[in-house]
Amino acid sequence: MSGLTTTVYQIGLSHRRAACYVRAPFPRRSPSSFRSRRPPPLPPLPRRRMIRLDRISLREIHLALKEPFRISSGVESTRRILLLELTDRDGASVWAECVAGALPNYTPETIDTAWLAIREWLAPRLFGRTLPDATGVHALLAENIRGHNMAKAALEMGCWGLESVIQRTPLALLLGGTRTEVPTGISLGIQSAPERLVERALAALAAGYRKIKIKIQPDQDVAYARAVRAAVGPDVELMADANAAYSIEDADHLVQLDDVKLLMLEQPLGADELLQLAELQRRMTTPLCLDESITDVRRARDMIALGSGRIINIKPGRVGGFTASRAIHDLCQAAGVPVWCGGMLESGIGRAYNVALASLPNFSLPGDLSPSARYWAADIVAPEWTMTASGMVRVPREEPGLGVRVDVERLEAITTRTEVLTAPRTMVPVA
Ligand code: OSB
Ligand code: MG
Repeated sequence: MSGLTTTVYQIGLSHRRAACYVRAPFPRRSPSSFRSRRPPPLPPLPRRRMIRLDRISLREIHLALKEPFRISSGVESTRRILLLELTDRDGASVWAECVAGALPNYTPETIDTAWLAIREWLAPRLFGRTLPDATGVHALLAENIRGHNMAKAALEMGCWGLESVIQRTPLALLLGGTRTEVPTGISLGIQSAPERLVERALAALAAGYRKIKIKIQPDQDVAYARAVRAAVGPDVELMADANAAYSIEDADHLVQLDDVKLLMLEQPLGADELLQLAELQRRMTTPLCLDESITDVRRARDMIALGSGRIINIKPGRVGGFTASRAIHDLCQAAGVPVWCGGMLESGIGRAYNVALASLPNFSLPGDLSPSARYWAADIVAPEWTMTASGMVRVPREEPGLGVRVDVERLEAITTRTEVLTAPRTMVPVA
C-alpha cells in the first residue's frame, strides 16, 4: 500500500477512536476508570484502495461478424474494436471496450476520433490523480470537454472495472445490480426480403430469445414488420428500430405500424428532433423508445417532459459511462419509464459491462445482450457469454471484477495497432 493511501486510512481510524472517547460520559469518571473502560481494539477497516491510473494501453482489434449486420445507415461485416487495458500504480488491471464504430453513421464518434480524444484530452485528465472511486470520473472527464461520450465511457467504465478488481467485488454488485440473470433479446439486421427476416425471427424464438427487434428503413418497414408479426403470433415481444431513418413528414406512413402491435418503435426520427418525436408519439399508439437522442440525463428529462418517447434504450457508451447510465436509470425509475440495455455489437469485454449494468432493477425489458455465438465464431473472453434456453444471461455475482478472462494470446493475433499511454511520474493529491 502506498504512503498516501496509508495516511488516509490512519486518519480515518484515529477519528473513529477519538469519537469513542468523546462519547464516553466524562465528569463522573476518574481518568483511571476511564482508561479501564477503554474499548477493545477496533476491527480493521474494510480494504479500501483508491484508483491511481499508471498506464492505459490502447489496442485496435478486428473481429469478423458471423454475418454482416445492416442498419438503415450502414452495414458492418468486421468490427474494428478499440480495447483499453487500464493498470493502476499497484499493478491491478482491467480491460474495457470503446463502442465507437468505424464510421460516424450512428453517432458522430468513430474508433479513430475516440483514440485521439483518449490520447490527447481524456487520459491526461485522469493521469496523476488519486481517485477515491469511479463515481466522480464522469464529471472529471466532462469538464470543458464536449461530446466524445464513447471515448469518455471507455475510460469511465474502465475505472469502474478497475475499482471492482481492486475491491475484489463483482462489477454488478459495485453498481448496485440486483438481478442474478437478465432477459435477452436479439437485434436482427435488415434482410433482403421479408421471408428472410421471418426465418431469422423464428430461429431466434426457437433459441429462447425474449424479444425480437427488427431493423427497418424506408421501403423495408411495414411489410417486414407485418410478416414477422404474422409468423410469430400476437404474444411475442416484437419491436422495430429505424436508427433515425425517417422524418416527421413520414408520420402517416409510420402510423401504419400501430396495427403490428409492436412493443415499441426505436428512434424513428433524428437524434435532435425531440419536438417532432413528441408530435409523432401523439399520433401513434405504439410507444416510442429513444436511443440516439439520449446522450445524457438531461435529454432523458427532456424526453419525459416533452413526451418524445415512453421508453429509453440505455447504452452506457452513448451516455458517457456508468454514472450517467445510473442517473438515467434512476430518473426513469422515479418517472415510471422502463429502460433496457442496448448493444453495439460488443465483444465479450463490452458485454461484461452491459450485463452488469442490466442487472439494475429498472432494466425491466429484455436487453440487446445476445450471447457471444450470435456474433462471433470465437469471442475474445473465457468463458464465452451464453444464454439459457429461456433467454436469460447469467450475471457474474461471485467473481471479482468483470467475471470473464481475456484471451490475450488471441488478442495479439487480431491486433492491428497499439499505443501505450503512461502517467507522468509526479502525483498530484486527491482530485
Ligand atoms: O441502434 O441499437 C442500435 C448496433 C450498432 C449500432 C446501433 C445499434 C445496434 C444494434 C446492435 O442494434 C444490437 C446488439 O449489439 O446486439
Ligand atoms: Mg437503436
